[in-house]
Amino acid sequence: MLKRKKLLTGTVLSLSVALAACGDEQAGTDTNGDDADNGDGGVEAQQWDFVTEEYEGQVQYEYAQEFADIMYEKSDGQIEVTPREFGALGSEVDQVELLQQGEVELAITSPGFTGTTVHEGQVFALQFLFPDDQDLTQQVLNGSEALNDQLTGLFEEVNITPLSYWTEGFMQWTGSEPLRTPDDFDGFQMRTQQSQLIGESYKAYGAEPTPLSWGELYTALQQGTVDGQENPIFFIEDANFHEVQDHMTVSNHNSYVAMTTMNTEFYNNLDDEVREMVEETIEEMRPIAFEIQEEMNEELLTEIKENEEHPTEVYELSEEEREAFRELAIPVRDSYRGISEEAEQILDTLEEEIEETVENN
Ligand code: 6CS
Repeated sequence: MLKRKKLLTGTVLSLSVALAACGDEQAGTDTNGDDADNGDGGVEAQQWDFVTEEYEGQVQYEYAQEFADIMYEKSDGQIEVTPREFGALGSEVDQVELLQQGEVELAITSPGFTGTTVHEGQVFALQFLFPDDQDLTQQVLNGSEALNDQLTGLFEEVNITPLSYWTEGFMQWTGSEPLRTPDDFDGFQMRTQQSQLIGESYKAYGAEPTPLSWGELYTALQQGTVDGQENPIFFIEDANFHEVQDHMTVSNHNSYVAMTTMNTEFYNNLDDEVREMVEETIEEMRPIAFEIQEEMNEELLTEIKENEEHPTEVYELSEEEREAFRELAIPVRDSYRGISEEAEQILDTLEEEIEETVENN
């Protein structure tokens, strides 16, 4: 597992710890918020759970850890955010339910696991929609009205507040066989996340989608229950999928978009001062998250290429080869538009925003 260097400096952290100790002396360690004021009219002591879909050392968990460190610092040690690894609290879908019920305050959620709850969130399943460039994709995710206003509003109706949308990198395909043309997907058992539209995207190539939690994926690939899967490079390497797959196709067919989410009721009831800290932290996390994924995706591509014990044939699709997939992926947008009027508006606006971003850069 790749160990990242911490982005916050030791000085900042020691200062936070010292301040925290100081706060605890004044306020006690009450995490329910009762009589836990830090004594100078500041923020009440509280503990929040931040559930992720990944393990320590992987992008989502590292995001949650950096987020926790920043919140701790901003609140003078009064707000302790505890990152939770995948699996400790159930499957990815269970985690979404825990967030909705307020059992956890924060979660990193992949829209691929909320497709049956907020159908319009499946916009991220559409392949070849976002720019072929990670910087531009993140620019769209940061500024998009379609996502940050329209789609966010729909999530809020089910007690989930997306605070930011961010990329974990381009997704690539791995397979037991080479995947270079749509014909290679004919009858191919493709593992997908739960979203129906992800499945439809693969059916458009002739594949047979099999929704599965990633917790079961290594064994499924090893036993041949499924033939392949899609994920960013860092995840393919870190979850060891490359050990049980002979081929990886650099297809860049989509970006893996994660959402930082908070329970809506909890978020709306935050003190103004705390909400401001959360909003500032979300902003500060944007470049950090980008750097985390970029660094891990680059380093772990090299690891895959240089792994002699478990060799993987890495093949990069040409633009012409990508075009054959793009042509089959475009009509899936009509299925998304068919979900609801809101979906139609979201996609229309998003397409314009993407076009504008690409043209201006
Ligand atoms: O493939 C999956 O389901 C997992 N992939 C990533 C990059 N993060 C968590 C997710 O559950």
